[in-house]
Amino acid sequence: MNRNSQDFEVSEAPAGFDSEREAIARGIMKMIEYPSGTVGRNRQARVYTPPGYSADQEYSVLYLLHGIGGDENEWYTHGMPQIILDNLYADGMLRPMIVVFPNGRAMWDDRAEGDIFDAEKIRAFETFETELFGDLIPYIEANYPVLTDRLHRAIAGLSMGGGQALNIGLGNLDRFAWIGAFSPAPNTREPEILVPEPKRTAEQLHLLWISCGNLDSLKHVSDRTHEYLSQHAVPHIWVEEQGDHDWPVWKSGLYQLAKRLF
Ligand code: FER
Repeated sequence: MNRNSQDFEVSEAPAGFDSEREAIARGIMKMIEYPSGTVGRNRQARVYTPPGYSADQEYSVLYLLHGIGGDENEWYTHGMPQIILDNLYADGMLRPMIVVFPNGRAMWDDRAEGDIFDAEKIRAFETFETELFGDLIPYIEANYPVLTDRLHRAIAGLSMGGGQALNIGLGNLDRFAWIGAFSPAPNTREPEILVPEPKRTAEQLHLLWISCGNLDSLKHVSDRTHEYLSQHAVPHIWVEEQGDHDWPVWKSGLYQLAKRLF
């Protein structure tokens, strides 16, 4: 990667980027069920296949993660990802990709109910790493026509899922060349642990995106990560958005990240 946050500007998502348009080709959002050996039961994920999807083509994959109060439905219910992506396709601004929306709380009862900050539930967001590599990625790769090398696999997420994307992505650069975090939460590892070998990380990354609202009470997590990356010359895009810990920032993040992927 040859960009960093100092040498270019990220323009704002254009008006209507998240509004449904008439008469454009649409992707399809499905619910899938996959066997989780890690958890010991079937679990659900949503999968978006792009307009014109065909088993004769080969697709990149973005794994897009939710926040602490969400599940596999959160992006779909609040973020209109299929509309944002369909619009980008219609404008010729997106490479062909499948987007997987997992449930990042890898435990038997994976609903966002009761005390969502319960220690067992927080741990399940860490267990998800084992499940992702052991169960979900193998399922996607066995059932969809996807490219399976690191250059065609991305991970991103919002808040708790942003922390997961940074921890899992930066911890497994042999599996992911593209990483995005929107308003990453305090589950994000300390920078020295997240990126212990900055030079190696810089060599392997194709894109590292971090964005956060200027009013977000968790912004210190993004700030400390961005500062460390800058000090250690790890190229990344850092965007301080106008906004809070909320959907306008995350939808804008998806728009900006998706069009830069692959
Ligand atoms: C915390 C504050 C917020 C935390 C997680 C969050 C694990 C997650 C917020 C979200 O996903 O919206 O202290 O610790």
